[in-house]
Amino acid sequence: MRLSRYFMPILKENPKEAEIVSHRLMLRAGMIRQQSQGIYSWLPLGKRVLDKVNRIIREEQDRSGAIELLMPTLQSAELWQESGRYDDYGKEMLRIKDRQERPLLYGPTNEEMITDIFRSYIKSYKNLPLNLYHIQLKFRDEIRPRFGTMRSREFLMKDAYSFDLTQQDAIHSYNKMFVAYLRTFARLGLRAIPMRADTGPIGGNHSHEFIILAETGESEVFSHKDFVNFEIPSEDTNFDDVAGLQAIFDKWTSVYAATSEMHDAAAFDAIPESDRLSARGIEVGHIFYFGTKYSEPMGAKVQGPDGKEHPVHMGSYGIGPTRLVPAIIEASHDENGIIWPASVAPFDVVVINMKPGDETCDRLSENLYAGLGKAGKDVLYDDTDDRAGTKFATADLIGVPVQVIIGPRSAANGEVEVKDRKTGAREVMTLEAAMNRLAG
Ligand code: P5A
Repeated sequence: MRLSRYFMPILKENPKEAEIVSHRLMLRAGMIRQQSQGIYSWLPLGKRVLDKVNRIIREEQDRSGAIELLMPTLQSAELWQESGRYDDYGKEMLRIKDRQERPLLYGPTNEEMITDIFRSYIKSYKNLPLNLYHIQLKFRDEIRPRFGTMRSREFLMKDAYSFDLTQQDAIHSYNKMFVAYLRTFARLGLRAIPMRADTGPIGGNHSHEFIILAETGESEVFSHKDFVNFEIPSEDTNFDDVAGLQAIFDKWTSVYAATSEMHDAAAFDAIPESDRLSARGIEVGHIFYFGTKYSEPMGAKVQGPDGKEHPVHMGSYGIGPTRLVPAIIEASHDENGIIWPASVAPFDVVVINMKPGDETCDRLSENLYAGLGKAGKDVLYDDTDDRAGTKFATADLIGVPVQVIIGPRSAANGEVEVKDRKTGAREVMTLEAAMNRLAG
């Protein structure tokens, strides 16, 4: 992408409305724009990051055996009357009427709709287990939308829903998602701690929130320090291994970790003081097992091996991609801007041409831009006439992991400078050496 032809509206000043660093940096880097309170557009740079986050979420959902579909944002009120949640959900639910005065709502979550899909097609235990997910916008009319896309009214959610014949099978489905979540957050460069959690309006009695520690987090959390040393399940994890997954779950839930709603002060105080962690955190995921809460009233039943009909045992599993983007920034930035983990960086490399119009600088820059592009890299080519200082500041602000600086003096020797955004380390090398290193 040539910067001169891209749309990346960088702000020079710090926006006054932004209280936390991720919100400030997302606005300054031209990643998002607020359209109404708690409702955002994702501008091209932000959209690139969001897409990469979603890709990792998808890969890990698919690996665990979940299957993607797409449900609509608008739902009929009737479905929610069947489960009994239409009246319970309160003011957070945005209620709409169509031209025939039929009540609709902008979905805050999809338990009812997926249960409706399930009951329409699945009649036998032989089609289980089943886990269906989608990545779709949700709307919750939050009292206090704030911190940009961290807590917005319209937001993206990956929500998965599992269906099983028995509670025992449903716990295995729960464990699959638990492991998929550990892997997903690790690939996003985050260390998320699963914590026992309150189930709120979703319901059920078995639930974990995945929390990343950050001073600006909205949740108060209490945990044992040991989490930092736990091993992330590998890519070859066998998701059909019931005992194996249970062992991973048991390990990760063996030490104390709870949000303030579920906090047990006595259990926490029993931990040696030096091992106690009392901090703030951001909830990036939340998983639930709620048995037959929806299947029973909505008649989602399957025939079991005994020939009788049984309401299915269900769970639901949420991740917030539009919250994850600022959460990653909270965890990884410095005074100059964002530092993206390579896995979600909007571009892999930024090529900074210090003197567009200079024949040698142009030739080296174009060669590198084309060569890395051919090697499948996402490259941003700063071919603008901006001053050097502006170019460096922009590159640091948008946090691309590697910068290649091409100035007239070194270019005359066929050399370029490669800078690591995270460490600040710089190295001068030939264009070929840079190409070999970065194309790999
Ligand atoms: C689980 C999937 C649910 O809604 N039903 C379907 C269950 N869970 S949840 O905890 O309420 O939300 C899941 C995740 O969505 C993100 N999230 C938000 N992100 C941005 N702004 C919001 N206002 C918001 N509300 C929820 C969180 O990551 C949460 O863990």
